[in-house]
Amino acid sequence: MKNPVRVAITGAAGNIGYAMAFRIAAGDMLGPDQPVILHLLEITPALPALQGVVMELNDCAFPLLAGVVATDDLSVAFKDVNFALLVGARPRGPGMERKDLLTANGAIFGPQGKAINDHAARDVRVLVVGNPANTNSLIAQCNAPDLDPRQFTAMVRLDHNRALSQLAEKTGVHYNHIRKMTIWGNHSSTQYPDISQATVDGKPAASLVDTEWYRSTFIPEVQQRGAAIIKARGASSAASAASAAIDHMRSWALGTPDGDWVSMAIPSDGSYGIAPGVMYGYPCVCKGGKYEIVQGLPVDEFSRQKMDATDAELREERAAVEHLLG
Ligand code: NAX
Repeated sequence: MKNPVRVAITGAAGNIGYAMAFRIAAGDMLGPDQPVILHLLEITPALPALQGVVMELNDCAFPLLAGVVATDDLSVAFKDVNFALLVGARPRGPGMERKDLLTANGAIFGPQGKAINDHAARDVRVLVVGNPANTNSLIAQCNAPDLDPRQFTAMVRLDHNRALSQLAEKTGVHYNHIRKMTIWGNHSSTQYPDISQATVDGKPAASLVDTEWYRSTFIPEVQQRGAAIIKARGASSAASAASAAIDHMRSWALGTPDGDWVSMAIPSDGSYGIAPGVMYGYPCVCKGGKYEIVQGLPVDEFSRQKMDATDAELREERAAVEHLLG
């Protein structure tokens, strides 16, 4: 058996945190031979609820769970952690503008980035789930000057999985047989779910569906899937969001299969004409614990316009929190 690794989850008593902690403890994220010590962070008023989560984790008697730390102290939560899943965030309150939400969350993710910088293991991998995820991740990254910016990422994997699911349903093929789906840009309604490179059972996806369906149904349905879940369930996506976060970390740590890629929001580096300065969703392959952007994909006029629109939104978000970027 390997030595345990430390995995931090923030907002661990919330919907997503609750769905996530048990699956990570069961080995779904890092494999059946990797023990984990969970570091669960909550705000002080939620500590009693968090204690309930700890009791349930213990009651599962998971073979891979080597310990649990439950705290409201950032320096304890991120001490020596190898993985950090930043889920806890401020929800949009009544009358709150997008800009207010960005600033309120900046006040959470700035200090968390600094605490990760000061206390986490030097190989820490960070995934931000709490919305607005891309810009929250940027804020955390900018407050962690001693770490490589590429150690910070944000989640577009739920959008990626939603796109796989929609295309599988349309083509009548199980999503196991779909490859090379891409989500470009922001985890928001401007994201660009792109099937131009995707294959279904080895055939180009674009040859199996008509352009009208792709542009007028598929893209908006993937973009608006979160709202559809809220309408149906009366609560926002939780188990699927937790599952996507686990997928993101597993791909990053253990690799992507040959001939396929995943979507990850990572620091833009000029690839595909997206200037540095934002956390942008790209197609990525992972190997040996590292990710690389898939380069050289063709970009047509339609894609260019969509990729630039979501980039423009990320630059606006960045401008609203510039004062928090350290
Ligand atoms: P909940 O409100 O159920 O849980 C959030 C938890 O975070 C609460 O227990 C709260 O006490 C805690 N929290 C708040 N501030 C904190 C802080 N400063 N430090 C530590 N904990 C803190 O929300 P949940 O449904 O779990 O959603 C969490 C976040 O994920 C939200 O921002 C949500 O918008 C975002 N989502 C992101 C998705 C993505 O694909 N990137 C999809 C799902 C989800 O909507």
